[in-house]
Amino acid sequence: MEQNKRLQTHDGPPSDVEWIKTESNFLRGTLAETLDDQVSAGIPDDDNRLMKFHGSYLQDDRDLRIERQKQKLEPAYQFMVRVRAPGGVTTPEQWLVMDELARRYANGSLRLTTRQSFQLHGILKWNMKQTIKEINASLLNTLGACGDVNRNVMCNPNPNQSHIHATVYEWSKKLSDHLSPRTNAYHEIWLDGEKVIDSNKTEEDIEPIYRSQYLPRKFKIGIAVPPSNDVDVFSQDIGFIAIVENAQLVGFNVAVGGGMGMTYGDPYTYPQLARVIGFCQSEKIIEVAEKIMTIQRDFGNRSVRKYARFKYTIDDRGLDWFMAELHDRLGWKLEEPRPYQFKHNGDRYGWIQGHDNNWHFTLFVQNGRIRDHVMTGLREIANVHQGDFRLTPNQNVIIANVPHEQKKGIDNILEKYQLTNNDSPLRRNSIACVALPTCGLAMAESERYLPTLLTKIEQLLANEGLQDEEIVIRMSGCPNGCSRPALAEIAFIGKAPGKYNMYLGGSFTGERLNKLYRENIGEVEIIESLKPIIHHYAKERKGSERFGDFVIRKGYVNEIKSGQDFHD
Ligand code: SRM
Ligand code: SF4
Repeated sequence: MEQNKRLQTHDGPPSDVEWIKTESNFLRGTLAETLDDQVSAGIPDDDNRLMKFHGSYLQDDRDLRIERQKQKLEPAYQFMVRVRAPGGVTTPEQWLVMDELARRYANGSLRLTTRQSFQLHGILKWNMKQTIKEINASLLNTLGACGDVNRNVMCNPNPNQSHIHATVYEWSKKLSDHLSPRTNAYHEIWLDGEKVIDSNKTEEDIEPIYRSQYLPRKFKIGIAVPPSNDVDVFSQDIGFIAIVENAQLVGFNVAVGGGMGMTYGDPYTYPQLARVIGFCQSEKIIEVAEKIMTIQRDFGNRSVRKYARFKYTIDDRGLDWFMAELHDRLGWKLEEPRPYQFKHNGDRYGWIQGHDNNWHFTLFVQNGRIRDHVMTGLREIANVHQGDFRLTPNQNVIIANVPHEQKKGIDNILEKYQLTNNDSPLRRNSIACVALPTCGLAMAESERYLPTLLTKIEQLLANEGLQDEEIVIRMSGCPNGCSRPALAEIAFIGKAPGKYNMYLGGSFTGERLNKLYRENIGEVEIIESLKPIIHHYAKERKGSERFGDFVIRKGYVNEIKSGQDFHD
């Protein structure tokens, strides 16, 4: 791969978004005024760019687009609101607030995301302030949930190693707090905070880490606790791998430069695996994360946004350059990485008992969409639950820390609403991104279609006696890869309505990228393509060989070690 072409674009003029950020007076822009404007349900594009930093996107209902165009109406504008909840931990009280807001102001459903957070869809402009106020009153917030900043910090919810989880979770919260924007704009705009006149302050006083331009692009951090790689640590800009020795957390391996997105037809974009570069003691994690992030702040591409992710900053200048820069900024060197082993990146379902004897129930939520009886059942649980909820990186929820004497009561509610994880192992290892009708970038259905496709693939597996097989399967409505499809054993990425690229060969542990197998195919071809592979898998697999390993051994696709070879 010729890297210089991408590198050359670094010297171009700053992109429009760079100007919008710099001139926004630390994320204020004209947001306060446009939110008060009653003429349109939308907001201008410049403000929408800033809105993202506040945790929200302007969207329109794409199911209604053509009809509204015909009627010469403006699009059915509405907002998506994303919460920031490090490690996905929320209290029952917070759950009830999100549930109430979803029904009062959003489309009646709650969406659990692939980064362990909540999204609300369908909020009208006039209800935005009240929604964000109530989220803040519950001690959750939305600042930095989207935008060119560090996003929700992911962390393995791992309830069976309770003491390790508690410590790792504390680090994820500290990382999240330390790397949050410090501007007062959020308070001013949403919480009616007093306007602060910052004229005597330098940009370093106001935003010591981000300065006035913030980052060139979004930035993501996740912490895995082996043997679980549920956070897909190699998809993160910075992945931390907890190293546990003698049942104690001793520190973290550090991995850098992962990412899932690509643009069709542009070989200079590709999904990439983060590379493990060393080990640091636990108390160094904040310093390491900050210094890495500032390298991206200072060297990331501010000219062409599609080349601006950290993975390309590293690939363009080389890992050796990056290590030298990091060690220089730290003033000390990372240690050699320590051994670790991942066994899976999916969730483990049902009840398990933690070391502290509390019980934890992982509930499968198809594609993270909570509505109807699932919503009612979880509300009933939140009303009596004394522990917490943990949103998982696979869009599921753990009803965590249930004392023994309350387990029966929770069980009864789970039974009453049939929240019993009776789905097939294939379905329980599936993720689909939101896509239509709310996502403006969707090229094909995802959340609304994967369940139907799974029923057909389940049938193929059952025909071969493989109905109990766990296979990681993911769908995204476009190549941005919000369901982290490049790490799945089977993946579908939307190309056009009803058409997908099919990828095979990711690993069950999330440590290998998959490879394109069929391009631009619809459901009939998907089933026809998978049928013989599944048949051969049933007949020719070696022992408990995983599907992703099998397709590589048999040469259906070749193995690639790096995103740079993704298109070859
Ligand atoms: Fe994403 C953009 C939904 C996780 C890569 N993502 C979007 C937007 C906001 C569309 C837009 O820009 O207009 C989607 C909103 C859809 C909607 O209607 O709700 C959207 N992304 C999601 C969520 C809700 C998917 C889900 O089904 O759970 C996830 C929210 C996570 C959260 O709570 O913060 C979500 N997005 C991801 C992930 C997975 C992850 O972070 O672990 C990725 C791949 C990892 C990565 O970043 O490389 C991801 N989303 C993208 C990209 C491609 C970025 C790139 O490298 O080019 C975009 C497009 C962009 O940024 O321009 C995008
Ligand atoms: Fe939208 Fe594409 Fe992300 Fe799916 S992968 S939510 S279609 S941006």
